[in-house]
Amino acid sequence: MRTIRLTAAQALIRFLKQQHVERDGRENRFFEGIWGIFGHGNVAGLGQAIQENPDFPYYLCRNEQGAVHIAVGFAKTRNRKSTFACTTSIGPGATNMITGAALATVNRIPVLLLPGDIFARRNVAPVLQQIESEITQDMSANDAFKAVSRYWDRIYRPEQLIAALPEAMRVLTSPAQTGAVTLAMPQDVQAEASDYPEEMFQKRVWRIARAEPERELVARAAEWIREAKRPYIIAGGGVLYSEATQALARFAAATGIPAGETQAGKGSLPFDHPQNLGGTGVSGTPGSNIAAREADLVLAIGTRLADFTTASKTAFQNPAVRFVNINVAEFDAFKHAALPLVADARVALERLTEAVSGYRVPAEYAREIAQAKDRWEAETDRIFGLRHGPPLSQGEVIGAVNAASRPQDIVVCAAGSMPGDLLKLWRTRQPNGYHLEYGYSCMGYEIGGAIGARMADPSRDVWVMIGDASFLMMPQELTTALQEGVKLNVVIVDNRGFGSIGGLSKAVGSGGFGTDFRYRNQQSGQMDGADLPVDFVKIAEGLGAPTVRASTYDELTAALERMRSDERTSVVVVRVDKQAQVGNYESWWDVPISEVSGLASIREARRQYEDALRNERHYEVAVPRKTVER
Ligand SMILES: Cc1ncc(C[n+]2csc(CCOP(=O)(O)OP(=O)(O)O)c2C)c(N)n1
Ligand SMILES: [Mg+2]
Repeated sequence: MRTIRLTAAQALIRFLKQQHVERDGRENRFFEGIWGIFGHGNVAGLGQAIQENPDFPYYLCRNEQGAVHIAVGFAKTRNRKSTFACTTSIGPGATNMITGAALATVNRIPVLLLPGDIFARRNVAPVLQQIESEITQDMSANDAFKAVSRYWDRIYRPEQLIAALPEAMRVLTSPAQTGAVTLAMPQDVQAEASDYPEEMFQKRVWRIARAEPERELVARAAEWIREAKRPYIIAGGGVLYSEATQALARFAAATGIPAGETQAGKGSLPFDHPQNLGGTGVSGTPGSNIAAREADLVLAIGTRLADFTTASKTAFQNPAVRFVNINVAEFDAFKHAALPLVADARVALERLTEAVSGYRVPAEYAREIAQAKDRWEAETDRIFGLRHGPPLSQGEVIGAVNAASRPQDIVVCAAGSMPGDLLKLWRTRQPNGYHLEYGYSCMGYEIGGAIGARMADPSRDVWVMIGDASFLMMPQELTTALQEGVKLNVVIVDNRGFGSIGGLSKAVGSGGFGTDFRYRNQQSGQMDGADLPVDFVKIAEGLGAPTVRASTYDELTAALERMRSDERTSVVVVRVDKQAQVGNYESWWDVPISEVSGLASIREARRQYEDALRNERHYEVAVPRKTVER
């Protein structure tokens, strides 16, 4: 065996450079480089290895969590076919990535995390930032990544990489398994040399398979569709990741079956596709939610069927409803006692399109869908056309950004009240033009995620829509965007606090308690004093981005127009009226309310809550008669 003597860190980087993926005959390298922040736990080991591999670019972020957001935004935009690695020191640098790891895993987005770790050698323990344990020496802060990673390993000996790295790649490139992969890298091991087999550093191509659905089950699913009077599609993120958007558009057009979209799946169909009813579930459109409620067959494609999609298991009220789930992950395919098509979305849709050929939804249903669609477009126009305030309403801000963006552009958002409004209102024209991190709905994802999205496709402008509280949580990656010359158009929507949770607090009878950005009032002892004087223009400018304030609709549209032509990252801060919210349409979300309280408002909210709870159904056991058992 021919070997080559390298440190563990050098072997790791050399291996990563050789990994490629292939799908549909197209091949690309899997890792575009590595993000991170150096500390004593990685500077001498991984840092040295990165330095001697200038063809594996190193990017400096401002917070390790931001690095993971950037990698996720990138991989999501690339439909999971390439990503970044992330390196950190030991201790706080490492644990800063835990939120990012969870975010990647819940959204099923591949990222490789390389936290530094305490000495394998142990003799100098406890080292700076080491958490000691009295019950074992086989534990470090990095064990906390286990719960949020799809694969986790600690490299105690340099030669363990030979076995660990292919496992890491298998998981990262598996459409069903992918998420955060964590390889904890003890500080001493990174610098230790070993004789690695040369084969380890040959080019390796990981094929992303398009799994075929079982033929018999396709036939049965087709039978179910043919029997259906009111079938309904839920398009999830899997449609985009599989690049099945055209297959879905053909299937929907051929059958007339309408589709609702989840946060990850929005953009699966262009907004004006005749069968696209828009968002589904808690933040869905009325047409979509009524179709879901009455559906006798739900075709759930590439979705986890999370509570925002199922309206906390109240979305489907037809007693005869049954589910056909298309999913690469068996785990998701079996949800809701569905007929499980464990398969790639594109292939499964092509097979189903053939199998149901000649089927059309009943004419009456088709008319209802067309009317609902028209009504929704009119409602969107109304919301976009409100000339509220100033302060403006959030809906018209979304309208202005939508109008300023080009069809190929990307909108990025993650948490707050905007995701729900965007799901309802944003008119997505091209696949991946709608980029919501709503699996973890992590405040602070936006700027990092947007950097990744823009790096993944510099031909698309990226519009970042970010709430004031989300911005305050992680504004610092703006500097990273400037450092890399990555152009973002950032819209900070300032409603002085938590519009979303404030609204929720009011809806659950708590009157918005603790959700405004206000001084503590010395008289009341509560945070109900005057507005805090946070100046978002100064913050963004201080981080290096040209920034303007817009108060009126005309100022906003002028600012957006200028942003478009600016080659740098720039920011507009727009004040909106927290009370002028977009409504909810035909849906519900389970947020439990105190069973006992001295407040009449809570007792009333609880009474309404108990009424609503009665609509929750156990789809997982309410087996619709003819389901398929394994
Ligand atoms: C990291 C994190 N912490 C807390 C939450 C809970 N949360 C969801 S929305 C929200 C408020 C967001 O405020 P802002 O960004 O200003 O948006 P707005 O609700 O005002 O639209 C909070 C605290 C979260 N999603 N993520
Ligand atoms: Mg806010």
